[in-house]
Amino acid sequence: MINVSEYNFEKFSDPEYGNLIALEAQKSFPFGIKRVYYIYDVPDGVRRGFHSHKELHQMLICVSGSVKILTKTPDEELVTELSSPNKGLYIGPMIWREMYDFSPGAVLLVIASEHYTVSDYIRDYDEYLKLAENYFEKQSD
Ligand code: T46
Repeated sequence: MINVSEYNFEKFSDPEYGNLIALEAQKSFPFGIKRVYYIYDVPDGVRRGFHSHKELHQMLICVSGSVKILTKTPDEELVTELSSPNKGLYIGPMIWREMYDFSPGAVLLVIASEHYTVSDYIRDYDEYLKLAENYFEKQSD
């Protein structure tokens, strides 16, 4: 799906000492890092997100437990389950997203290309559809 892709990060495993995953900006994924946040203790049945970003690039990693991510454009939709700390979901600009089915104790780590900017959010779905149709039309030119 355009502006959405799955990543499998290299895992350094040691049967005696456990696992380690290292992520580096521009090397592990194609953007710089300006912000990191994490979502946890999400009550059963809660669905979050319901927005798109105009310009933000993000990498979502469920470092503990599991969560489902719905990503959507005006033409396509995709559900990705994140259930391993070595799997990442890249979400680029103009993708509608919803996060749900958080398992008990799940921790969703998000690495973001920009500082928190309220004006980058599109929270109204009808407005999203208009802007996204225009955005993806230009992409295919
Ligand atoms: C996204 C998905 C995956 C801040 O003050 N700074 C921040 O960096 C963030 C991310 C949030 N906040 C505040 C704004 C709200 O008062 O935290 C509160 C909850 O944020 P929001 O309702 O936007 O959370 P989600 O889970 O719906 O969405 C978040 C990110 O906001 C969003 O960029 O892509 O996770």
